[in-house]
Amino acid sequence: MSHTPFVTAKDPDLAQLLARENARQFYTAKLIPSENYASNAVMEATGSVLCNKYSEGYPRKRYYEGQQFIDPIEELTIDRAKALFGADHANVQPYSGSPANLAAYVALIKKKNENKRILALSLSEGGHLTHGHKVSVTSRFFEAHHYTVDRDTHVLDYDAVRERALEVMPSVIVCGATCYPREIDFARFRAIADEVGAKLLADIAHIAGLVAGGSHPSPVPYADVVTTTTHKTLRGPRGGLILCKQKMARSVDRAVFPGLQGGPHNNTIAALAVALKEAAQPEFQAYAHQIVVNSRALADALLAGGVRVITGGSDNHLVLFDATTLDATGKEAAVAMDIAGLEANANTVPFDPRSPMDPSGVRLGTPALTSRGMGPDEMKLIGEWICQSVRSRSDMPELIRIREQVRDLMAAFPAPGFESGVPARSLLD
Ligand code: DSN
Repeated sequence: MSHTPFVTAKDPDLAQLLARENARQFYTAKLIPSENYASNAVMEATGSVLCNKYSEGYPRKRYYEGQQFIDPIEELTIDRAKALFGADHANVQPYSGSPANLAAYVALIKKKNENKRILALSLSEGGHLTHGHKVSVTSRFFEAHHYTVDRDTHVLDYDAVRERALEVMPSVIVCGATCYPREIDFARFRAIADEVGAKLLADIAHIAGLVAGGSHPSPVPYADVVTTTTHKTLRGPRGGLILCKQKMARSVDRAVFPGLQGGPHNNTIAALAVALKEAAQPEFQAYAHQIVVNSRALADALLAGGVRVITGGSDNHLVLFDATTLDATGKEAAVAMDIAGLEANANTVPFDPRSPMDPSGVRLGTPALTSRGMGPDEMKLIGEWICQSVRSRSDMPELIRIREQVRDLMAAFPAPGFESGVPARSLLD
């Protein structure tokens, strides 16, 4: 447990759990599309002395003294975010994606008597809770309406979105998804927003790394405000980021602080600076491109195994398959896969007849495995193992046989963030 020597000395119980989680992450095929492996440099900044500092406010306008180095750290992070995404303004303080979205709504719908209607993709067809789902406060504070994907193709139908926008006449149209395997046409969303006099919010939490790496069109030229998390395809620390046009800068900053948050997490902001520098390197463009190549290969492997893949493939980092075509529910499939070392999550498929707690689908993604240097050959193998493990879900020896093969494969592709050494496989016993 050499990577946590101080925790080991002070708190061996916790250290043991950390060491086992470390090993689990190393020897498991991480297929959750919203997860990744942060580099050692990102994790070092996250765990730095910046944890100790309060700095409510913004650079050069703070409520606490001692900001000699905090201000330039936040400014560096802001400058890198603006440069990477070509944005007029960046706010690097949101604690994560949900607070970033709430701040965006607050910034975009400011006046008391303003139309509070938002229009976004429904959760069960790939949206997000904070896009106005009924259990999210976003539906309490704003009047939420939703569009869906096409019933047959499961792809966004922009004519139908336009019709819905004309019906609802929203103040804000939200585009962006947590479970949509195809490219999003931000220019088309802008045109729809302009036609109904709405502002456009693009939530690129899932695809920020693809946008930064040039493998997905950017919403920055089109959207009034762009929100994202920083730890998914962008491969940074867990955090949030808002990009916007200059005219929205003051409203966004005031919505984040003092509107919704207190002291920024300076450790996370510094770690984001590291991640943004990593994402500006030419290798990151190759990484983003490879994520998409791998996603297509994974979808092809599932199709070859007789599985229904939603929309028939993928243009981004994400693949959604219908587990009922393997005679399992999404949850049964995800549990069997987890035993076999293939980590994913059950998810609704569009217009799912089953409930969100027990849906039909499984959501997969290639960002993490691509960070380990894997390519289409490994995706083919993993696709085959997914089919085998779901089909053999009552056969524990078979699941364990697959799991050992998965662990052998992971050992051959060391992950970022494991520079201090390969964890002992025996920690998983
Ligand atoms: N939890 C994220 C995801 O997995 O997509 C969304 O917030």
